[in-house]
Amino acid sequence: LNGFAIDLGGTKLAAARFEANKLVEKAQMPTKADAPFEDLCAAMAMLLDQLGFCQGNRLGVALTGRIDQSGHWSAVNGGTLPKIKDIDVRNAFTNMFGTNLTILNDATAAACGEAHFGAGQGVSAFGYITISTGVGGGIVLNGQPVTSPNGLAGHIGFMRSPLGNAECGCGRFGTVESVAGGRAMAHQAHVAGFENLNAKMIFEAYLANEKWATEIISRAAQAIAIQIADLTSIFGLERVAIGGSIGLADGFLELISLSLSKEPDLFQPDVRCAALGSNSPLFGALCI
Ligand code: ADP
Ligand code: BMX
Repeated sequence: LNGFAIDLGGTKLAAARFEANKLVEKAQMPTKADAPFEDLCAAMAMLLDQLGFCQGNRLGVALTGRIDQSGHWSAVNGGTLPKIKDIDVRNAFTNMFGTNLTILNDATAAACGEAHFGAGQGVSAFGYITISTGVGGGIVLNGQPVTSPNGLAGHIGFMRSPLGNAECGCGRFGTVESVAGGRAMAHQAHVAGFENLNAKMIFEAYLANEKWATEIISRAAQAIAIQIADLTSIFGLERVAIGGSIGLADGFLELISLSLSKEPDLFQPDVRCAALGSNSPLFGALCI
């Protein structure tokens, strides 16, 4: 890997410079989720500038949301990035940053990063799940990510969960994202009477043994475990890596593993933390 990478999630925007397969410098800021596309572009350009990017340098961009084959970008969960609908992102980024460019979904990127440089090495049926602002994923079979013309392939947060009981911003009812995504957890805390908490604060309350928080976090982990078993029935996954700030939080993987252990052996792949931590999407943005 050589060049620059961007990872735009619903909560944070990160950029990095790579030399000889190593991440040598990184810069980060909060995502202005309500901002128009132009503001997001300005923030990306600023971070790249800090890292010494020049037009024409190799650049990989990983974005939350769906990028179709014509290079148009849309949020699937409109609640996460309300202004991002059918934006000609390939054209816009080519004009801003040059043609030496790859654009892909953040979780697809993370799955590729882990498959080639992290927890997915050595297996041919690999899955990655991020539990972050939303719930996203990528499936990598024989080294290749599963993709589709409309860019929706791999959007596993929008599968339904048997634990689902709320509307999701994608328009479906009871999705995994509506149970386990960070924004959804904040909403559940609000319903339980706790205002203005984000998932990080809910996680801290869970670690402090607050009953309401334990219910939210355990239900999220259980939904992810069921989802892992479901995905394993479709793709025959050998291994799944868990990422995202919630997925990587202390104790979350253990909760997933505990729920998954109740499934039959055949539906229990090897589940571990993303080896590249929060950097998986940055690695993956450059390795395609
Ligand atoms: P993004 O969605 O932009 O990729 P993250 O992976 O950081 O960003 O996920 C953001 C979500 O993770 C937010 O809901 C935030 O509250 C939550 N979060 C951030 N840090 C932690 C933490 N240490 N423990 C649990 N949750 C966290
Ligand atoms: C959502 C969806 C996916 C994304 C996933 C994780 C939107 C805006 N995003 O399911 O495209 O991969 O979240 O993204 O519809 P993050 O923002 O939580 O990192």
